[in-house]
Amino acid sequence: MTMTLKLPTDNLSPIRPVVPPRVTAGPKDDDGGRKGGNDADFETGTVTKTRPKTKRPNLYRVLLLNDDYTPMEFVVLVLQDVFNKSREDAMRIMLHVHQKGVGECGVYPYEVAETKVTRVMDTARKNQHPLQCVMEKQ
Ligand code: TYC
Repeated sequence: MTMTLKLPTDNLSPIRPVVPPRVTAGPKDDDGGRKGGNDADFETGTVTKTRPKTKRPNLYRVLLLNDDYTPMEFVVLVLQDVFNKSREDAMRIMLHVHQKGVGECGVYPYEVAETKVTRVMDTARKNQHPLQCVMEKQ
């Protein structure tokens, strides 16, 4: 025996797509929807994850370069004043630069690094020392 199944074609069809039930517990997002996905996703059952856009700042290393003329004490004072180093850390960094030729004074966002380089170069020039300070993208 053959049976013919007739599907209704009007909009009032009792056959409905299966929609997951709305979540009624848990934190709400700003527009009253649930956190962790789009509101539309609730209607379609699509699983998405909202990833908050977090931009980490571009960081720059500020480096001191060695030379034969700038007094060690001047370099130590610069490291203390401009880079807020303790006397001990300033001595350690100065000696590292003296022995290796280059050394890191700190890592900062672009504008902070730029300001520190300018302060070092200005104070070196005013005191007629050839001390060089540069920055490089990390
Ligand atoms: N080499 C220098 C001297 O012997 C000292 C010095 C250290 C200079 C570090 C610059 O970045 C520097 N007087």
